[in-house]
Parts: sequence; structure tokens; C-alpha cells
Amino acid sequence: MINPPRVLTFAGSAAGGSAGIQADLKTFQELDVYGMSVITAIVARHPETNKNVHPQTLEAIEAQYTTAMNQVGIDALKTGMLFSKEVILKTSEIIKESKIDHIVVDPVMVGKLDSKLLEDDAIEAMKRKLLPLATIITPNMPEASFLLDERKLTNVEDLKQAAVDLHHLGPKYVLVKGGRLEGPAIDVLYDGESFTTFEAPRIDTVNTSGAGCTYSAAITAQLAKGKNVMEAVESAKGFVTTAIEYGFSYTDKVGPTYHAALRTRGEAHKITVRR
Ligand code: PXL
Repeated sequence: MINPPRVLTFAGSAAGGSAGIQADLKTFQELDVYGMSVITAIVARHPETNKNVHPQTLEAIEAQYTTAMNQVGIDALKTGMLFSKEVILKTSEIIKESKIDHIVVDPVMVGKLDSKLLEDDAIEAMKRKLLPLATIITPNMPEASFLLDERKLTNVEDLKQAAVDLHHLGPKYVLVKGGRLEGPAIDVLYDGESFTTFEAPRIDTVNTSGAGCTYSAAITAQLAKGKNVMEAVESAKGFVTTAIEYGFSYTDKVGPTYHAALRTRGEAHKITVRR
């Protein structure tokens, strides 16, 4: 028996199961890595108070991390919803001291159901303290735009320029995801020297809740398993595209992607990679 690689997510708990910690752990399990979690906040709307985000204390966050590190050890780590400046600073400090090889930062800001997942005064800490520590950052178009002073992004050329400018903040790789483009879903990867694009067919569905979490969790799992960044992105995009294809909903609202799709429904979508 060879022990599976150990992967930790720092993220919010999405009580509905489609996104955040829940999406990450499902993805880790599907990709045969050992999943662990640090819950930074609980996202769940109270019917009377309407309160939606229930932050965890820095003490609880540190305790979870220490438990995972000391009881198990960590080969790769991803961050999702961190919510506040304080949590971003604490998480950055932890990552910096940890010397973990693979750090994936998904700069989560707003959920598909319009939950606000990052406070306004947290963005500077994210740019200055967290992004420089990343092996790869995975903003979608609104997140990339927000990190670049609300720049308008409308086509692949804009995504490429955004990737170059985000690379100046210090991450080794930048993946700007073009899920909101017209036409095929094209993502741009930039390593400081050259671009690689990853193209999947557009899937006509609204059930994409947690797709971004799932994609970055799959990248993290593949890095932990020894793939390089390019291979990890290609394989993760195949995984998430298949999960989106078989997305579903239990209600009339946006539903989850289907994390087990690749295992239970057949082949990954072919991803067209251009260098
Ligand atoms: O999909 C973004 C996301 C990330 N993390 C948590 C969420 C959501 C969306 O709702 O709830 C915890």
C-alpha cells in the first residue's frame, strides 16, 4: 500500500454541499488523494436573522491547521474562501512558515448564489501577502477584474494581459479562467514567460455551483500527485468540465456540479491545449 498524497483546503463550509470545503473534499476523494480541511467560515443563511456568513475564530483556524500538519502532514494546500483580512494574514503567515511545495490560491470573492465571500478591506492583504506565496492562482474573470482595479475583461487577449499583470503580484503561475467568455470555455495560463490556453466546449447548463472550487481542488490534487502545473491544469479542466456536464439541481435554483461524473459516467472531455 502506498499512502495517498496529503492535501489540505483552507476554505468556507458550504452547507448545501456544492462548493467550498464540501466540493474540495469530494474532488480530493475522486482523485485519490487524502483530503483534510481548515474551515475558515460557515456559509449558511439563517431563516430569521438572514445572516449568511459565520466566520470562525483565528484560534479555531490555527487549531485545525496544526492538527492536520502534526497528525498527518501536507503535500499540497489550496485556499478558497478566506473572508476577512485577518484570516488572509493568518493564512499567509501559516503558508509562509509551512514550506509546503504546492500552494493553490483560488481568490474567491462572490458565490454563485450571490453570497459575499470576501470583505472589501481584505483585497489588499490578498494581493500583497497571499498571492505572492502561490504556486498558481486561479481567478475567474470577475475576480481577475477586481484584483486589477475593476478592469474590463471581454476577450482572450484581455485575459492574457490580465494574467501578465497579475503575475507581477508574485505568484509563479496565473490561470485566468474564461468561463464567462462567449463561445468555448478558454482559460489562459501564464508562467512569466509564455502563455498556454486550455479550451473546453461550452456546456449549456446553469448548474455550475462550486465549479471554481472543484477546478482548483483538482489542480491541487494533481500537483500533490506529482504532475507539473501544465499537466495538472489540463487534467483538472477535464475533470471539472465533465463534472459540469453532469451537473444537476434538486431545486429551481442553481445546482452543483457532479463530482463523481468522471468516475461513473465515462471519459473526461478532451481539452485542447495551445502553447
Ligand atoms: O463557489 C464559491 C464558493 C466558495 N466557498 C464557499 C461558498 C461558495 C459559493 O457559494 O459557499 C464556502
